[in-house]
Amino acid sequence: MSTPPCSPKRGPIPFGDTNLVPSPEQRKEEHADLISALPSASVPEGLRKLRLYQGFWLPELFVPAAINLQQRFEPRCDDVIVASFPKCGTTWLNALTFATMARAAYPPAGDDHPLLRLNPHQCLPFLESLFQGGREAELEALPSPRLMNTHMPLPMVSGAVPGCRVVYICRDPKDMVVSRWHFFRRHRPELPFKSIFESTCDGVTSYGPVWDHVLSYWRATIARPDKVLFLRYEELLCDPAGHVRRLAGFLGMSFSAPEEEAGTVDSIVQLCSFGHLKGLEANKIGHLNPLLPIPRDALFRNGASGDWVNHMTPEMASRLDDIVAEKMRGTGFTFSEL
Ligand code: PAP
Repeated sequence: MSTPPCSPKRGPIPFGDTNLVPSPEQRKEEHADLISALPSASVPEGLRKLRLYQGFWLPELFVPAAINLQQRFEPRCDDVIVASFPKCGTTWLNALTFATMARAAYPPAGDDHPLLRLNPHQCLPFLESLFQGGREAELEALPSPRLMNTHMPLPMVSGAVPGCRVVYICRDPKDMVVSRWHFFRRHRPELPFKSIFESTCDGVTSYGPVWDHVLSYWRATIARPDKVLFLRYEELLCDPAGHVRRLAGFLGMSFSAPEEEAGTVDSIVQLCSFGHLKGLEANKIGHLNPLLPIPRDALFRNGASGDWVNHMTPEMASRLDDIVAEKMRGTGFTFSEL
């Protein structure tokens, strides 16, 4: 597979503005035999059946996407992929990366910035959706540099590294569980917290086990720190401006002295801040997508760390911490680098 030469950086265009008509879902039946032979599990939130593919519990409808991504994704050298386990800061990192990369075309303090009218998820194509339904041509049609989003673990996008850059965000799994529970309660109000907690401890959650997901990107950042930037939600909360600078440096787009003087970093932080995004009409109305009948405002609940203390007993917290510590043993990774 040949990689096209790098183009001059202009910044990504908001995917939601591309107005591409989705092509028919030509490949719906793709890989059906392979998929039906995979182990399956149901999840407490009840929305999606999972299939165990190469060690990860993927939503069944995204297994074809995983296979197609592995076989057909053609990285460009200036591609950037935002990757995360669900509920670990995806929306925020999507917004920060988009605002940073697109700042020449869309100054972050401008009153026509795309993030003022589009949900952050609408600014980036979601790789699973495109590779699931024969919509890869939409990705091909995007001008460089492309900025994309995925929840897939690294093995499903390994063809992208080292071809392009990946920015990954992780979060304390205890807060991830709490966030996940609140999110799916918007669809099933009676959903017991304990069932979400237990499925996380068992490793049987969408895209899980969470520890293997995190480790897949952790190992990649150790091997290629120039290609995989590994961030923690909690660190971002402590020093958003410092991490926006770090992000820009990693992307080869460090802020110039005039940009620093003009307060561009602070403008990006402010534009993408929880309080600001939560208050925007684009993030208050509508639903996430037809496959996920959950209101968009569910993406902006609390925006803090440590909420697990309000939901877990100390015993539950220690149990999950111990499971994760055991899985991470010998890897050099801990969730609390702060
Ligand atoms: P996703 O996987 O469905 O895209 P994701 O964005 O990863 O969700 O996670 C949502 C969490 O990020 C929510 O956490 P909470 O439930 O603990 O509150 C949400 O509040 C938080 N979040 C969203 N946007 C921001 C932001 N701009 N700053 C900080 N946290 C944010």
